[in-house]
Amino acid sequence: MQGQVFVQVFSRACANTCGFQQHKMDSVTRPELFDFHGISMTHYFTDNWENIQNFQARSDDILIATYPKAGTTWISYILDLLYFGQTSPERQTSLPIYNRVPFLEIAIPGLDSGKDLADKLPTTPRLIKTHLPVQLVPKSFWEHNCRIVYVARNAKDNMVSFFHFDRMNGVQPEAGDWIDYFLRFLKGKMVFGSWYDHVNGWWKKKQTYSNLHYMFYEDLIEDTGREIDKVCSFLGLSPSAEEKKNITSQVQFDNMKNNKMANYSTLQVLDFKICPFMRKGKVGDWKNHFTVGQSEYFDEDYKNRMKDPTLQFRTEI
Ligand code: PPS
Repeated sequence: MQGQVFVQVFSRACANTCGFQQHKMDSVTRPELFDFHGISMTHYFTDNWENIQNFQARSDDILIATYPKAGTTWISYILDLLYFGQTSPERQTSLPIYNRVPFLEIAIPGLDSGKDLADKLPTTPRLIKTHLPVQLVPKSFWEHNCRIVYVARNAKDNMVSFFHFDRMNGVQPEAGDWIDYFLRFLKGKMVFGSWYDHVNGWWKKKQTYSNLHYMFYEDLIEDTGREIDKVCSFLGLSPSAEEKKNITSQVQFDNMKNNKMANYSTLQVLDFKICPFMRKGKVGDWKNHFTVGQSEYFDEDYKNRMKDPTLQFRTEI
């Protein structure tokens, strides 16, 4: 029954070891997309809207902003290790990344909302994740001039990653066939809207808001250490060479994939039998999905829509 797949969700996150509350969630269904302030959304991200918009940021909060599947978990883990890897080593074995870095706008029945988790974060700074397009970010972040780290990923790989995520995530709309998904992505009928609007909107914001560090997934793949240096410089952090080496190693794909606190295997809403969350972690996997015709069609459309020559993506490295 398309769109009506019932998923009994029990968050079983390491109940004995991690201090993460074990919740029995209500039955949740795959949601429908609807238009919300001009953006395609599902109710799991709009049900708590008033509270989200009234979220009280603090001036030392760090917002991690991304279009879904652009490398959010990767940069979240990097920042968590940079800030708390030394001082709170127990976090590494006890708290899943989605609890260390709450997802502000998520509201799934039976689980703490992202907003409540963010309010309750005991850390300084608080690391907070959002997929919101720039125009929907709660105003308090701007009022407090919070630092924001945005990660963008080339559209082709982003689309492929999102497709597999939607296949395995019981609280996302059905992915359907690849060809339909491909067309839907081009139309921007995705949760959190159009990739094109998202990456361009945040890029434009960077021109006027200096506390925004705009990164690329492909750069992180190419040279993780170099990108960690850049983000440290933006955040005013100076880890020792040894600390940096440790972090760079811990955040390599295979290490994160094997780390239960980073790989989302503790979240039962995701069906790892269909696909793991940490799937491939590569640049260029789109070539295994796009036909030649799809790639040509995509490239033509892309040229017409990505008019800003200062924003360039790499689809291979
Ligand atoms: S989400 O659901 O929006 O928070 O997903 P997000 O974390 O943004 O994106 C998931 C994709 O990022 C890949 N990933 C990594 N790639 C390389 N190295 C590391 N360490 C890493 N961590 C996460 C992850 O595998 C997903 O991409 P795909 O292409 O699907 O593998």
